[in-house]
Amino acid sequence: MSIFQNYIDGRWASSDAATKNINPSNTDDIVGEYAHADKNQADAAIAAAVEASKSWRYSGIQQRFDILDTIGSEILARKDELGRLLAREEGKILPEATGEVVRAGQIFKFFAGEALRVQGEHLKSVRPGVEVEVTRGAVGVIGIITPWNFPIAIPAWKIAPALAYGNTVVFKPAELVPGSAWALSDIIARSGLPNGVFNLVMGSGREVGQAMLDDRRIDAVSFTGSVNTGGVVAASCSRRGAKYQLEMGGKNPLIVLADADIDNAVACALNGAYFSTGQRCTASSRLIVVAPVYDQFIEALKSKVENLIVGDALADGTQIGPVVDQRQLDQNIRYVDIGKEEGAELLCGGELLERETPGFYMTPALFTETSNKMQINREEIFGPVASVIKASDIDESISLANDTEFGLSAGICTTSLSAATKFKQECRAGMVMVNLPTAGVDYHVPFGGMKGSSYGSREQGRYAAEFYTTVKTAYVGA
Ligand code: TXE
Repeated sequence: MSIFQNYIDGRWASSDAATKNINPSNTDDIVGEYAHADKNQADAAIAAAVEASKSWRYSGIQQRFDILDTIGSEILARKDELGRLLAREEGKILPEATGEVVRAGQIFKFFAGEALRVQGEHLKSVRPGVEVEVTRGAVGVIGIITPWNFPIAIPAWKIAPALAYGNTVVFKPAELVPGSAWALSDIIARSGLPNGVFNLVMGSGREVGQAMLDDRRIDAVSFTGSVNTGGVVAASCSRRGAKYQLEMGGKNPLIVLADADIDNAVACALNGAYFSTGQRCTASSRLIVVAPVYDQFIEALKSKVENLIVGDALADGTQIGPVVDQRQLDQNIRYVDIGKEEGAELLCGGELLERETPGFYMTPALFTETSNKMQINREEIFGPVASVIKASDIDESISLANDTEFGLSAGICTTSLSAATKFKQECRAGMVMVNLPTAGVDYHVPFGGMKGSSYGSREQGRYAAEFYTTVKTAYVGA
């Protein structure tokens, strides 16, 4: 089996070490062997990005548009093939995986356009005869560190704006999903970018990731991943004064009020809590339901959850794919045990599941009789596990929703305009949804959270410019 290589300074670079990319739906299936970068390769990638930055930061906006547009077009043209690869390496079901690939293509197209729309300001000075210009320029070299749960969309929404605004990139994807990252890098490598502008280093977080965080030549780091690693990124970057942006966990609430359309509320809960095997930072893990509709909601949701088809991500009809790996599966089952020990009632699921092929399968779990103080309602589980919490009214529901250290996404199901308005105003989350699942966002508007979920400026849409550009104020005398 040939080894997929790292991409450094415009060349595919061989490594001594490689990791096997394993299909979580069938652990006998090896997706490929991917080179494992070491510190020296990280160093070479950073050096190349520094050198390339000297000219790329002054590159023309038409050139940037053309390159990003070309990348977006190839991703979209190959959506089925790339979707299969993503489903095979991460375990997301095929329609979701293909949807994610399409999203990545759309993001490159969007930022192709944004490259043309970089704005500045021209003002009069308070001093006679002086003019003031405020312009946005590239930050420099961007370190991009991504998680395994969106193997192509998250890299896309960091790499595309980085390049659009004239930065160079050192990209380190998650160890579990190098396949989509490599395929994306291969497309980028053939797009006409000058050597060194984009570099791929597939390697471990502790070695390659940490080397990037500690390297003074990297001007800014964009990270998505766990709260713990986010803390490491923050400490390392602030120690040396680098700019950084963090997207981390969630413990997202979905409130169901008495006047809700219950069928829609159940559909929102089912989608938000379980689709993508619950492995979304925007997943609804806390379902806050008011007393008058509590029993009706639970009964309807339970029957839907029990009927979800869990299986091979590539098989027709599968609704819930496997968990990404053994470690995450163990973590999910441990939280199910913790919930039971805490006194929550496990209404259904939460068990290991055997399928035709060896894989990381479990039945989606639904807890009732839970309180917001329980560990299962405080910590991000990141699997197909959701809890129902009973509330008396909208005030208590919003207070429970806000009683968390996270604040990424939050939803409400109601037919009352005033309830929806109150929720939108009072809920402390970066993204609020009315009669929609907490997961599922657009690419042309800001993405990000409050409190412990995020740090720094928002990602995506025009707001990405805040992170990927730096502002210069010029004073011009007569
Ligand atoms: O995350 P990590 P993991 C949560 C989820 C999951 C847990 C662990 O609960 O169970 O995190 O997942 C790189 N310096 N989320 O281990 O470790 C690492 O190589 C620099 C939630 O995958 O945070 C990878 O590329 N980089 C989250 C990236 O950081 C380091 C999505 C993320 O890995 C590093 C994913 C270091 N010292 C996981 N250590 C969400 N909410 O979206 C690791 N990395």
